[in-house]
Amino acid sequence: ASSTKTARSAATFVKPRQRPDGDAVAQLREDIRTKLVYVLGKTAATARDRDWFAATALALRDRIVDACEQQQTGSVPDKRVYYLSLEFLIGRLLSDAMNNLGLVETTRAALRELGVDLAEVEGAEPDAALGNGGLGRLAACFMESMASLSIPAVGYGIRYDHGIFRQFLEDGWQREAPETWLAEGNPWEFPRPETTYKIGFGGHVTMTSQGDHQIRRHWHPAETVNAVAYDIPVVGWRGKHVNVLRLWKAESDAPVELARFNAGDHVGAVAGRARAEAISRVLYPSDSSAEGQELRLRQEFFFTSASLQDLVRRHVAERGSLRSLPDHAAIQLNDTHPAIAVPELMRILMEDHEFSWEDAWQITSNTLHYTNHTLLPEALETWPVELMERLLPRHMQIIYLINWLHLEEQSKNTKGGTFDVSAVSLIDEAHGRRVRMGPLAFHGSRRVNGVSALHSELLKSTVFKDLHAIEPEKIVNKTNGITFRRWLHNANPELTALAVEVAGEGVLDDPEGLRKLEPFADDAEFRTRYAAMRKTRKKRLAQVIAERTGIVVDPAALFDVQIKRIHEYKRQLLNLVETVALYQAIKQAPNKDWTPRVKIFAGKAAPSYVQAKLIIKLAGDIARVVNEDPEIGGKLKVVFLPNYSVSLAEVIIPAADLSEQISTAGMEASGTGNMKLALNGALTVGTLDGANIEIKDHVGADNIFIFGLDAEEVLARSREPDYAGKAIAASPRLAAALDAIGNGTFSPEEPGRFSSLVDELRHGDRYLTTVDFDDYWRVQREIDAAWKRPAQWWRSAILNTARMAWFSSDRSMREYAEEIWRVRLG
Ligand code: B1N
Ligand code: IMP
Repeated sequence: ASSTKTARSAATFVKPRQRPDGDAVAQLREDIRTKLVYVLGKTAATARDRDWFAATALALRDRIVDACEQQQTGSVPDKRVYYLSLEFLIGRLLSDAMNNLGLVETTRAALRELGVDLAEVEGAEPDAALGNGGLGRLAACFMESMASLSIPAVGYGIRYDHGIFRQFLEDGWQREAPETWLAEGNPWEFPRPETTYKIGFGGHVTMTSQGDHQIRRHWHPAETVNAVAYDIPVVGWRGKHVNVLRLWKAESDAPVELARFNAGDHVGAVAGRARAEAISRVLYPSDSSAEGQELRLRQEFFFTSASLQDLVRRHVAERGSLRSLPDHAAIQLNDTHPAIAVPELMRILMEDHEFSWEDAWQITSNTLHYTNHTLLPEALETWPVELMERLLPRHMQIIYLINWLHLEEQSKNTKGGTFDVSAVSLIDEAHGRRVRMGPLAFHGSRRVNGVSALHSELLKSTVFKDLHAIEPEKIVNKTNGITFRRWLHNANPELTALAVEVAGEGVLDDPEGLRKLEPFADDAEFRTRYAAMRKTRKKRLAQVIAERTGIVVDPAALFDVQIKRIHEYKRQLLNLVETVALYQAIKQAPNKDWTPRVKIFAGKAAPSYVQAKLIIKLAGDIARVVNEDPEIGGKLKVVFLPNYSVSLAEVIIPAADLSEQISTAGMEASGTGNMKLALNGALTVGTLDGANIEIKDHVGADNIFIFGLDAEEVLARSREPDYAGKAIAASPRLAAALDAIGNGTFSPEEPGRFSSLVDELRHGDRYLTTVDFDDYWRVQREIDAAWKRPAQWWRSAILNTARMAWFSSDRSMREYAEEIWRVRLG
């Protein structure tokens, strides 16, 4: 095949199915105008971009509802998936909706006729940032893929008033400001006040004898809060199927206390309301660490109970008896945040529907499924028994009984032998009596999955070793994926145009078509065009960098990006120490033929995570010194882009040449940023961790840069005494870089600023940064050399794009549907 015959430039590329039809444009234009005038009460003269956005969203929402209506005239689906997640990081929805409805060009033309630029309107949409990072974004990709595969599904979560905080830098330090995505309303959502459930907290449990040796227990909560439904429609590819994301808002069920109000106690009269409404006020900004606060447990129970009540009501309305729940509903618990579903579903079945314990257990444990997303001990949720007894007394009783029966069964199975109760018990007795939510979710679920091949194997050999031995069929692997509609088609129209040109329109429906790019990796002209695509994107990113940081970078340099939450296990510090070593090396030999690099960092630190915030400050301090050093010139630039978000990711990812995936092996469950970057043709520098291993298997070992210890070697090395001291002693380069950071080279105004970071590396180094340093340095210099061989570099980049199809979240969702949920695709 030759790339010349169908040459169509990306700039003029219009997806044929989206070529605007005159009637459709006129109709949409009038609909947008009507929304602007009659719903928003604005005129073309007074409308701001934000108003045009709302009007456009409302007009498109009508079209989504129409697609939905057609679906509703059909019969009840045989089986539904319920995806329970405390986070949905959906970002902006306008481009998703336009693209999936095939209306991008129609909308562009309609707005143009109104004198409005689509890009400006898209830019006026706030990100729905109801998540921290990978776990929440995964839930959003899965929702989009389920709609695209016509899997009947409902996503359940919380409608937080404030999503993940807005990050800004003050003298290089991270500061947090509240995020206010709802400040001007949300045109995508349908409030459903008629769909409201009561959620109880506290109180006591009564027992009544049924005569037949049966004792019925009944929970009498001391406090109830209303959960009010808000629905966001999720439209799939080509508008064939629509699902809903149902988010719960907490409202007080107590009216303003009139007596107190009339007595002049205006604040006291609304105090109860404030306490109730706090539940959906703000997303906890912690990623991969457990939140111990009571409010967090209230959030978890609030949305889990509302969701279960809702799906139980739907099932009863459609099918009558709940006995058939497992046949018609598959509930997926996104990590342990909704693990309280195990006792709550038991309670609903026994208390509200009078099932026996045995029947309730049979239904519960055949309906629930649990995804584990982390092995980090600090992220494994446990709740103090004392807190559970106070907040959820009935659930605590149910957990005790589940545990008692579970341990009884184990002792029977061991037939007189002994077994380690503490290894499988749902209650941790060693740290002041706590409920272990992971084992609870494991025991109460039909299937448990990890999110990459390595991670699933580690689940079997570490955290769930003993539970796995009891039920060896339960753990399965479901490697994560990403939706190509957002992360390729919408984020990178130039690359999409190249793919369509080579592989045909079908590649938009089936990413396996990307394979057809493979032979073009050896076509010099195609490589030039692929590199030109990247250059366009890098210029755009350079512009954003200049606007937001004032730093000028050269789009011809290698763009090296590490964009993700700031966390010690992700090892931004390894990258920064290498940056310092490189800076020192350039200073020693400024005339050497260095490969010009721009190191780009972005990501948020949890507000209470002191070391992570110090790492951000270090990046800024290194940037200041390096970027202003005349001897360095353009050879090295360091940038920290503030307020990483889904929208910013969409700008950075297509512009990346190198993707940093350098976590300590065994610690990153999967990663999904790694997939987005490789799909867009960035070459990965990474450890054999999480999904990196599978990315290597797909793209080929020649097209990825692997370094460092693997997971087994990490475990072995961690047991050796003073591994950090030995590594530093063996590496003068590492020692010099650490000295510079520790002695104030980058913080002369406060020389000891980073001593805690450096001391930790020298004396603890839990994440083996020092141990992996030399090999990281070696591979980075290999990358420098590779950049100087553009034919090979771009060949590898094209092969990355061509071979990443398997990482589509459509593939993940098909696997869940067939092997976990046993649900038919539409
Ligand atoms: O989930 C992602 C994975 O790709 C990442 O490797 C993994 O780190 C991430 C508590 C978490 N694991 N655990 C969390 C988030 C919030 C919270 O409060 C834990 N996030 C992950 C998708 O599988
Ligand atoms: P990873 O940790 O590199 O795998 O990143 C996972 C994904 O989560 C990224 O590709 C982003 O889509 C998203 N993400 C990570 N951190 C943030 C954040 O701070 N704000 C918004 N999205 C984030």
